[in-house]
This record gives sequence, structure tokens and C-alpha cells, in this order.
Amino acid sequence: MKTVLAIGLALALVSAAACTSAPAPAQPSAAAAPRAAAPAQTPTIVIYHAEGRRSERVVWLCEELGLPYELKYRRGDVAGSFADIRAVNPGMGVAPTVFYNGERLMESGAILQLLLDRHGGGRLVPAVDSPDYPAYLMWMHYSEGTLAADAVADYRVARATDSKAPRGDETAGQRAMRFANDFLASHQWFGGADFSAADIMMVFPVAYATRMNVADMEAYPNVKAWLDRAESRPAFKRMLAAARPDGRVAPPPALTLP
Ligand SMILES: N[C@@H](CCC(=O)N[C@@H](CS)C(=O)NCC(=O)O)C(=O)O
Repeated sequence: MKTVLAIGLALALVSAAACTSAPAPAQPSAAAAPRAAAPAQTPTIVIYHAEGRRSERVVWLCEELGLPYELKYRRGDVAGSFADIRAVNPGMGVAPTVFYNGERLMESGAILQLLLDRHGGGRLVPAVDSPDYPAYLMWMHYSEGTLAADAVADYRVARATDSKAPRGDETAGQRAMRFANDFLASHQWFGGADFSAADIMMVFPVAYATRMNVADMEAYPNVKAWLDRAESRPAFKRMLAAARPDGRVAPPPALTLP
């Protein structure tokens, strides 16, 4: 099994933790002060991954935040990677499966939220009271709850019939792409003004819908421009180098174009 250990900013984080762990002098007014969450220690993060799959979101976020992680997958062998995932997560062998301080977790959106809440320090999330926050939250969930769900359903229906790309009336997956494209007509990013975790969540289903020929990227120019911006980030490129060094491996077959 290929194991990649990304150390990123581990040393910086460790030294920062060391600085904050020194005993603080007692504060007489501490009882009256609002309680802030204690800075989280550098966690151990083990990401069970398969190339080109949703586990890339967790790798990308760790790269953005400079969090150290251990990446487990079999390079060039997606079936083998999934066999390893099932060995550690027999009840739900999906990518990502992540061990966070030894606790087994799945659902990429929840894993991203946990890492941001505990280790993000406010990065990649708009402030809760900012105008961008409601849309940020919507797109965080839309990525799996609407776009991925609808695009995958379109794909499966087509595969179960003639394996041809949808033509004629707009499908649910295409509607979900159009709604995203409309939002991006007036916003740079899905989190509003700045790149955020919502963008990390949205890349997978957008890439899936367009690569599988569920939707034609040319019909969604704002999404196309956004994807170029997102994928040009240095952390995305570091993710690719660590998690997809040979490109996509064993992707599902695309639907045939008319
Ligand atoms: N909603 C989950 C979906 C996880 C998921 O279905 N991952 C795919 C790979 S992209 C998978 O493991 N498929 C294999 C299977 O369902 O058996 C998440 O966002 O983490």
C-alpha cells in the first residue's frame, strides 16, 4: 500500500501549540469572561483515499490549512484502495473514510466542517454573522445534497438504459448545474467574496457531472471560469501531487455523446 505522509506546516503548528500550552497566570476576572474554545492540538488525521474520488476534498482542505495528514491508498489501483477502505470500514466502505485522532469518520462535508471548526482558526469559512455565511452554508450542503445526488441519479438512469448523454428536457443534474451557474454570475466564489470550503465541496460534483457527460460544461460559463480559478490554487495542485499523481484512475465510463 502506498502511504504518503504530508507534513505541511506540522512543525509550525507543533511549535504554536507548544507556545499556547504554557500555564497561564490566574485571571481574577476569568469567571466572568466569555469562554473561548481552547486551541485544538495538532490532530492525527489518516485519510483513506481512492484516486479521483471525494476523499480529495479532505486532502485539499488539509493542504489549504497546513494540517499534517497521512494518506492511504494504492497508487493506480482503485479497487485495491477500496478493499483497504472496506477493511477499516466494513459497514460503509466509502471514500473518504478518515480516522481523526483514532475516531473513524465519514461524510466529506462533516469531516471538512470538523477540521475547520477545530483547526481552521476562521480560515475558509465566512464569519457566521457576515452576509456571505448563509450562501456558504447552502453551497456546502448543496454539493452533496442536490448536485451530486442529482448528477449521479442522471448518470445511473442513463447507464441503466442506453448509456447516452441526456438530451431534450433539462435533467435534475443539469438544473442543479444551471442554478450554480446563475449564482456565480454575481459571486466570485460559492462562499461569496472569498474562496471557502464550499468551493472545495463543489468541485467534485461539478467535475463529475461534466466528465460523465451528464451536463455540458460549455452551457455553464460561470462554473467553468470558477473551476479554473479553484483548480489554480497552489493547495489544489499539492493535493493533485499527493492524491492523484497519475491522473484519474479507473473512472466510471462517461455517457456517450450523440
Ligand atoms: N456523501 C459521501 C459520499 C461518499 C461516496 O459515496 N464516495 C464514493 C467515492 S467518490 C464511494 O466511496 N463510492 C463507493 C461506494 O459507494 O461503494 C461523502 O461526501 O463523503
